[in-house]
Amino acid sequence: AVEASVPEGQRAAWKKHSAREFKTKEEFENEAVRHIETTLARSLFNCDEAAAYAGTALAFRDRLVIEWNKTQQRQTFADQKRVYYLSLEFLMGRALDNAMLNVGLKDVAKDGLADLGFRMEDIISQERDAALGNGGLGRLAACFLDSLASLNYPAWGYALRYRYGIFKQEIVDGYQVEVPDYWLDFNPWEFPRHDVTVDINFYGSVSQYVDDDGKQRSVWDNGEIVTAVAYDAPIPGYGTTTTNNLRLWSSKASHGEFDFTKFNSGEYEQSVADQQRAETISAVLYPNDSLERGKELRLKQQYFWCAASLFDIVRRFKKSKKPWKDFANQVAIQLNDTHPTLAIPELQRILVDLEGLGWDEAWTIVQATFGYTNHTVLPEALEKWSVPLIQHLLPRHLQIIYEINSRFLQYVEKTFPKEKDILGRVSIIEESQPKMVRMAYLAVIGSHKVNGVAELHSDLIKTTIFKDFVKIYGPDKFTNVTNGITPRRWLHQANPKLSELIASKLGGYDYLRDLTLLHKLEAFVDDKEFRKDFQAIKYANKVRLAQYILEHNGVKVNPAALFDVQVKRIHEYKRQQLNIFGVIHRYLQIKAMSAEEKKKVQPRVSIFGGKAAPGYWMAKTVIHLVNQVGKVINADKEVGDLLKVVFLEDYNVSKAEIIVPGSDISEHISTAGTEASGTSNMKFVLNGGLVIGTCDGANIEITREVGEENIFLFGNLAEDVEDLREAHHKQGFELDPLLKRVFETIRSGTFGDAGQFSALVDSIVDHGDYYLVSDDFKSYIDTQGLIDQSYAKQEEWVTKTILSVARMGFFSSDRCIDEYAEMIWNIEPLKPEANGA
Ligand code: F58
Repeated sequence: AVEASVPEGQRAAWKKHSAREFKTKEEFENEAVRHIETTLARSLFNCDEAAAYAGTALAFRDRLVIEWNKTQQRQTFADQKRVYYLSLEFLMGRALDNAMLNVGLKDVAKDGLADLGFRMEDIISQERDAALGNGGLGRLAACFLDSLASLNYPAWGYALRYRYGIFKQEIVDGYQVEVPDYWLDFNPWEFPRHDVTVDINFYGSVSQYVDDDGKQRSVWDNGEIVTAVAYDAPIPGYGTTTTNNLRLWSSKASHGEFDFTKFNSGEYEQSVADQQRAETISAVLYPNDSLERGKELRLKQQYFWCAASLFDIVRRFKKSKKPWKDFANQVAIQLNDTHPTLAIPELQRILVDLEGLGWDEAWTIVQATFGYTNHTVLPEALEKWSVPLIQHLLPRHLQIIYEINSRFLQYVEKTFPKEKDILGRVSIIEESQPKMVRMAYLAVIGSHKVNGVAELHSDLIKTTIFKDFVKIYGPDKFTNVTNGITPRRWLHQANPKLSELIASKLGGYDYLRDLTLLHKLEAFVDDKEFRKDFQAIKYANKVRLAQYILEHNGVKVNPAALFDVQVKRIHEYKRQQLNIFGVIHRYLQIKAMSAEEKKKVQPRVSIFGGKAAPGYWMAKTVIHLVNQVGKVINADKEVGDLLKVVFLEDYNVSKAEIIVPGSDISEHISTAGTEASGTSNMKFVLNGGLVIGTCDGANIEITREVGEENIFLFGNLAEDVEDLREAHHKQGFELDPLLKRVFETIRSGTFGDAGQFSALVDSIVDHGDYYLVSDDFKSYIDTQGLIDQSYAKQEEWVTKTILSVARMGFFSSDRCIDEYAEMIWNIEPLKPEANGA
């Protein structure tokens, strides 16, 4: 853009005609109608809600684009360090509401839409979620983009433009069925940049040559070439004009539509097949949320995205004409888990093979550039790629990985000459059959900082998976950045009434930019009026959720009941099975009660939601069990309103915005030591719900912030898990008697053919109960009992929830991003006023 700028003499004309920003209701209507009539070719005779959404979105998009252009220009001129967030997933959800909030004209648009005959809520819900992620990791990346822009950091996200996001979940006869999520029918938020392309090489071979300076050099060529095309999306900040960029790469055949040489010589099918092969790379998001399955296409996705992004970053750096030694002063790259680890050997390849730097000089730059965030200690989730596969797909990268490894191992050998086993333990190459490349080790070795996502997790990685590396590099390379969430989406957008109430007490919305200001709410904890309003808002949100449940599940639930929610990916370690077994236990108790006793029962609604990876049978069994249990209990007249159980289909970001504010208690009950952080726990508490949880992930820091008396903790501690598992194997174990009764009920066929659930029951009874469901069952049930008692004392409960909200300031993703900026990226914000561009 800098080279193509308009000469001074013509700029006055540009300025005169430069796009105007709408400000009033009239102007908004003018823009929306213009888009509906001219961009969409519709009229007042055929404008449905979808068209009204499109008109509104396009009107706001125009506003964003103006700021986006200015921001990019300003950042280029300022010439300061940028951060690039490489994440294979960005779980963005809907964009319109967020755009309206950040532009600041939602009320204007609401009135305008009413004039045109539409309701704002209906228009917002026309938008499809951008669901380019699996779960917490992807949503964290989305919250980070929001904070980076809101805090004015010069930052870009890089990912893939999947044609299909995470599958849509349908529940058919109680079973999960996956349906493709084609979300690009109409996406006003993306801008194709057909002029921004990168050719990416795969396969082929490596040859050596001697360059003009007599240096031995390697070239990689003769492979298959696929073209990456950039699609950009504006990321507006809140309370600032800063609008950052999210760049998504789409794959297409390098020779355009299809190969005409082949086409003309009669090979029609082959020419089209080649084209489809290329397009397949960015076609679909892998839906596994824990298992890494070693599929070639997944590795192709990773390299395609890393190589395109690095080419782009390097191209931008080279424009500045700065020397290479300045690279890491201009560029910070954060690796969101190990998925982008190939960026490490790729940058080394660019510097050594293409730019002619010496190995050591290049490697210093590489290490100074990258930071790596780890999101799991579960061994089955740690990425490994087979050496033969990498050899085949990326022959030069395999050489570079071996060279990195050999230099690293030499250093380790020199430093720890007496330790024989350490080399095998820390080698990037696992000596298995076939040999495997351990991506997490490569990421640690190629980065200057490694961070976990909550205190316990960051401690655990230092004593388990990266223990040897702490010894090698010292403890300072490893750090913690506790996760956070954006209060704009997760309070203001999801819960506008609560946001407004808080603003009325705090004297405005400043707290949305500095969430620690929430602490001032504590002063109102005894304010009768405030408490009443706070409670009324929770109730209204529960009414909204109850309506949603009625509409989608056909189950009528009482909004006065205690709403107990567990929504997240379905996984054995997250222990939805513990929850549903607890529900069955409750059911059995109610069934055994006299009419008198029943009067004392706290009515509950147990709400589940979440997707299972398509090949994860145990998780699918849990979904099936929840639905079967719901069917039986919801139809049982003896139980009535005392207990209802629902499974909400197709949990996603926009549904979370309805579910989270409507919860009284939410469940974060992973086996201690398995959930790296969790982030929905933060969302629920921020919206006036309490948590039942284990001492795991960020639950521990939430407890520290809100106070032990305001959270319901239970279960074994992380430090005891290993011993318990070992004891299970050596001595066997006594099944908890209450759980035993639950299993007997399942086996008796109460919830349908017991055979369908046997794998689930057997994993506990016969296969060692790896996730300690039985060990934690009693304490879980007892804690649920305490919750019932506490909820019955509504005044106490309201106090707990208000104090908790007031104490959640720490969990803003703004705090989190400031920590990354200071400890890992060494970048400064660029204030919008810095330049009048
Ligand atoms: C999640 N990881 C953690 N991975 O489980 C959660 O505790 C944490 O709060 C969150 O990251 C953010 O730090 C997660 O969501 C994935 O979905 C990967 C997708 C690709 C395959 C491997 C798992």
